[in-house]
Amino acid sequence: MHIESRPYLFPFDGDFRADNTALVIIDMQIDFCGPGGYVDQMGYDLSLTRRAIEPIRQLLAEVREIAGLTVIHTREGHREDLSDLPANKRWRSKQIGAEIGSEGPAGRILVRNQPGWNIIEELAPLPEEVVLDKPGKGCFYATDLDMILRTKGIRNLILTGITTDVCVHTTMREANDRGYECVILEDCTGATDPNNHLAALHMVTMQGGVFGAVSDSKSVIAALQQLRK
Ligand code: C5J
Repeated sequence: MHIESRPYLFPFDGDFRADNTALVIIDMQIDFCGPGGYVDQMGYDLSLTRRAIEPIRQLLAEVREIAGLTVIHTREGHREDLSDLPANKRWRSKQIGAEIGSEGPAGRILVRNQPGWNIIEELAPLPEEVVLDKPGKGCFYATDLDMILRTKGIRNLILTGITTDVCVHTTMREANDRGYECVILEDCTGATDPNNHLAALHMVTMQGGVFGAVSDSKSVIAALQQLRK
């Protein structure tokens, strides 16, 4: 069974099942798409990251109907004492007027347990869904994601969230190198620059699908409906 995607039908070998697949929803936090959060404080247009909310909400509703399909939500954020914040990451955020750890309208920017760090209401995790905290851009670095996926026997990753060119792309590259089969959904992602969004998707399609495949929520929902039959 396959999902319509480019440059090849996902997954490469047709082994798409509920129990070997995870929907990964990356960093749908107030800090990245809500008023007063990190992206807002940097002065970027929030509609560019918020575009992913409604397509992810619809996809998540379908996925929750499929028994055995794993949902993983992630949050980027640092410890309250900033002991896991590299000096260069802090310095760069200060240059653009949104210093990580400083007070903003949504609490301390990109700090765990602050209002801005929360996942937005529309996509709030259910108690049985995995929530993964990470200090970096990639979801594998300094987390137990690989262990969780291998323990559950998951090989296929459906990647959604924000931002396309930063945390989603970094995660796709990390996952691909670890042998996971990845598809990124164009309507369920968004970047602070629309050209970066398009370029990030285009990069995936090079070399026969150098990091995996590109699809959209409609195609995944169609495949999920087949799974339910
Ligand atoms: C960024 C992310 N863009 N979640 N984080 O800094 O993509």
